[in-house]
This record gives sequence, C-alpha cells and structure tokens, in this order.
Amino acid sequence: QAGEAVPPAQRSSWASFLKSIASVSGDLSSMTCPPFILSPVSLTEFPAYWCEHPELFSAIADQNSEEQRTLAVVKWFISTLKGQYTSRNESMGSEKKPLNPVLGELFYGKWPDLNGRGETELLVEQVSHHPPITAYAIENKSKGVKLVGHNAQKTSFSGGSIIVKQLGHATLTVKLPSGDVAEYLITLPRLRIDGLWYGAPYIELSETSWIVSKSYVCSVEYKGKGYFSGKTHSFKATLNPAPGFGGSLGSHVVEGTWHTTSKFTSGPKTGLEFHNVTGPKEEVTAIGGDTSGEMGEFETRQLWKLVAKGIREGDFDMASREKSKIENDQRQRRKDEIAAGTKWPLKHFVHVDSDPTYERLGKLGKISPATEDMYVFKENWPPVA
Ligand code: CLR
Repeated sequence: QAGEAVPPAQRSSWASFLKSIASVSGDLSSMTCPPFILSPVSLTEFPAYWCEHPELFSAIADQNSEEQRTLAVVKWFISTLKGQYTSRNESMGSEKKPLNPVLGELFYGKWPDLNGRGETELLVEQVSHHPPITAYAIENKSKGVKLVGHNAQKTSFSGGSIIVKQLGHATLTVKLPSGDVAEYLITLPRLRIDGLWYGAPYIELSETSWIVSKSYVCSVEYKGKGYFSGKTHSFKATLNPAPGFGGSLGSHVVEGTWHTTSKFTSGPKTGLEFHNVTGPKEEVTAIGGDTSGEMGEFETRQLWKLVAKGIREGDFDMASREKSKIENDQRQRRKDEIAAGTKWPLKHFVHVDSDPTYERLGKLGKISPATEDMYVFKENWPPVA
C-alpha cells in the first residue's frame, strides 16, 4: 500500500515529495522532505565506507604479484559495497536523505593499527556546494596504500525510482618494494532507489563499474532481483589482463551477492570463496570534533550537532531552525566573498580539469567519458598534528 512505511501524519507530505521529484531532476540535495526520511548524518561522513574493512585495505600492500594484488584490490572494493549501499537500512530501517554538506565542511577519522596492519587515516572535504561534491583521501602510510577520489551525483526519476548516476572516480595507489607505484582507477556504479512508493527506500546497484590498472582490466557488473542470478545485490566481476599482459597473467570471474559472499566461477581458483562480509565491520573513529581545533566549526559533527540532535530526538522545529542558521551563514559568506572579490579556499584539494591517470587507464577499460576533472590531494598529511 502506498505510504505504508510512512508515519500517517507525514503521508501527504511524502506524496507531494514524490510528485516533486518526478518533475525536478538533477540535484535532490536541496529538496524538502518529510522528517521521517531525514538522516542526521552528513554526506561528508560517507567516504568512511571505503575502509570499514581496514585489514582488506592494508592487505593490498602485502601481495607479491600483480595478479594477487589486483585480486586484493577487487576484494577490498567489493567488500565496501555493503556499507556504502545498505548500512542506512540496517541502522535506520531504510535509506534516508543525508545532510547536505556546506562548502568547506570537514571530516577526519582513523582506524587503529591492529595485528600489524598499520593505521589508516581518513580526510574528507566538501569541495563544492552547488553542485554538491565531496573529495576524500584515505591512507595507510605504513603500508603505502592510498585512495584519493571525489564524488557527486546526478539524479533523475524513472519508473517510480530515483536513478542516481555517480560522477567522479577514485584512484588507489600502492607503493611497491621496487619503488614503483601501482595505480588502480576505480569508477562507481549507478544506483536505483526503489521502495519510494511505500516510503521505505533502498538501493539497488546497476550497470558496470571498473577497476583498471596498467596490467588488469576488471569490470564489475551489477544486477538486482530477476537478472542473472535472480538475487538482489548480485554482481559479476571479470578480471582480464590488459593488452600486452596476456601471457603471464590469469583471467578470473567472480560471482555472488555483494552484501554477503561471492566465489570464483571461472579461472584457476574456480569454486573458492572470494569475499565474505557477513562478519562485523569497523566503523571509523572521528578525530577532532572540538571547535578550537584546526577544523573549527567546519567539522561535520560539530557543524550539524543541533540539527542532528533535532532529527534524532524528533524535535524537527529545532532541526529546521538550526539548519536555516547554517544555510543563512553560508549565504552570507558567499555574498561577502563576491563583495570582496575572493573565493573560498579549499583546504586539502586543488581542482584540475582533467586527470591524466583517468585518461590513460580509462582507455584500457571501455570507460566513458574519456576524461574527468579531479581534486588533487595536497600532501599536507597528517590532517591533525
Ligand atoms: C554517496 C557516495 C557514497 C555512496 C553513496 C551512498 C548512498 C547515496 C549517496 C552516495 C549519495 C546521496 C544519495 C545516497 C542515497 C540517497 C541519497 C543518493 C552515492 C539521495 C540524495 C537522497 C534521496 C532521498 C530519498 C531517500 C527520499 O560512496
């Protein structure tokens, strides 16, 4: 039944929200939603999903062949999907609308060194407000593994679902003992947000994303219920040597469901388990939430504290009052900048129009577009002294 999962008092507001998304496409971030669907967490916290299995991230550095390393990268990548795309359903009962970060918003965090895996650090900065763009760097320095990327979304509405095209990409680099650096270009899946009619949204992934290095091209195809395995959250990863590497490196196919397990279905390891995320994950430890620190009021949890409290405690008047304060402050800052002829300075990233790594590796996969802009990470690490 329509609006089944929606609190009765918010059903008409949900219905008008659904009507409005059908007509507005592009950017959902600033649309007004009924309170039951609001999340108290900002999008600047989302890059932490990339490392909720820190041991898989660090294990990328421990492999001694190109083939094993590529398999480790793909295993880590697939293992992040459950957190990225299902964790709000687990923690809050459905997908929710995250807080829309302000320009300059920051989130720093880390995962501790355990069992010799090394410490992993996370740094996130909101580098654009209109359209919303989030840039991040995740680094395990002792292992020499680093992920840098940015993301934005373009939304549309089709057949009762919200379709989210992810813009942006990530590059994973690994310092090898030889002194070389292995690079992996990572592109992102398309999302379909289903369940809107009932007021219980959830994500299904579709289309293809790529993990490409100079020696391997890996495509990850995503399908939901009713497609190749008939199961929700299915994927099929196909790893093939890049042109020129065919003789020495093997091909592999992995199939399964990304929120549970998968196994090799073709190649030398056929039948063996590939990934398994049925066990616990490790959430990031946030760093430096006090306004006296380097991040000041731009630290995400500090910035949104009262809005988040309002959402958590059902005090939506306070939530919207506090949200307006933040928005007005932002508007004033932009006005002042225009008047002064200045621009908000990014703290950790530099925007450039094209990414040579993306262009070079993208060609090996069938990745389109042929080029993308990027946010180069300034090497002022660590984030907090
Ligand atoms: C952000 C980047 C992360 C993966 C990810 C997961 C969930 C996505 C989010 C990204 C972008 C914003 C998003 C969200 C799900 C819902 C939300 C698309 C891609 C939209 C803006 C809110 C829709 C509102 C309905 C839930 C009513 O790595």
